[in-house]
Amino acid sequence: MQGLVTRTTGSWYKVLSNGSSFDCRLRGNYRLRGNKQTNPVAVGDQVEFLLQDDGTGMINNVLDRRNYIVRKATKLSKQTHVIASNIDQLCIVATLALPRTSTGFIDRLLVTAEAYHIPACIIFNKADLYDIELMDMLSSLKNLYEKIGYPVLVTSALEGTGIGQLKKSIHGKTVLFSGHSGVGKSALLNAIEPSLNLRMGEVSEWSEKGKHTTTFAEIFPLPSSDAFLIDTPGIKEFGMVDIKPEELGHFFPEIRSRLHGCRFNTCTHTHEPGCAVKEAVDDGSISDERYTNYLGILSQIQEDEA
Ligand SMILES: Nc1nc2c(ncn2[C@@H]2O[C@H](COP(=O)(O)OP(=O)(O)OP(=O)(O)O)[C@@H](O)[C@H]2O)c(=O)[nH]1
Ligand SMILES: [Mg+2]
Ligand SMILES: [Zn+2]
Repeated sequence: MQGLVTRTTGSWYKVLSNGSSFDCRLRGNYRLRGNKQTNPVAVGDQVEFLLQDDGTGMINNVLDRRNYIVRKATKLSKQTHVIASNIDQLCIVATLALPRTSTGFIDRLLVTAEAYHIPACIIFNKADLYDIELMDMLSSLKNLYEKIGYPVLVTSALEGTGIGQLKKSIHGKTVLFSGHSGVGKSALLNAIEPSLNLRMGEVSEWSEKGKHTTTFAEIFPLPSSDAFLIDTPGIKEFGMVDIKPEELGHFFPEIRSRLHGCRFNTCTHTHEPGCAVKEAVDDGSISDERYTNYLGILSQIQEDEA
């Protein structure tokens, strides 16, 4: 039988096949190609399994992934944990209320999405809490990201604002919702489909850090939208694996479109003469904030390489 892994907990996997859900385990001697990943099976995987006499399944094959997103197992580790696979769209859930999302964080997630060829959009949630100052900040961020080509949605999961638009944007897709703990990922899924009834952090509990209410990734089929929604635990950061310093510019669309203008094809857009990217930063056509975030990620990659 073949099915979709919708949830993984310890050594058990929930697999959806022909409309039924099966509890499966992985064949004992199953080996992953390479050993850089801590989990051999992830949410979103298509697997083949044998049904056992007791009604559980034994997974004996994981089909090739179209794409996947990882986080680092630990900060320094070279090992990675696959968050989910076979994703059509990444929704980066952010907020300008608490816990405030930085553009540094958004840009890291965008780079990861670019590196894995996954279309991304940004959702600014908790809009009901924005005062005039935050509304100003919102409109400049919206302009910034839309100009680069990323769709931006503004939502309030609490009041239902923007949910209709969000529903349209997920239609027919497998969509991963990611972002810090406490920004309202589960709340947005509940707003899209109230019957999901996902656990959310208590209002009194969330503050600067979030409470990590969702503890494992899970896919929810949404037949009415012909979609699959993936709720994930809050993250601090995705794993930035296998990006070389001179490649990083390819994952910033506004840098990518200017690369042909740089004198050196290994230009890192930092100190090199004849750099079209630095020119664009100087004349304001590339935003200072994005360029600063580019430099931050670049130096992190360079440190990791050293
Ligand atoms: N005012 C307001 N509160 C919201 C909104 N969306 C979510 N919240 C609240 O924010 C808190 C966190 O929401 P969750 O949905 O649990 O956040 P999460 O991103 O799933 O967090 P983790 O599961 O920990 O990663 C809850 O108390 C929600 O009620 C919103 O649009 N407006
Ligand atoms: Mg959650
Ligand atoms: Zn350059």
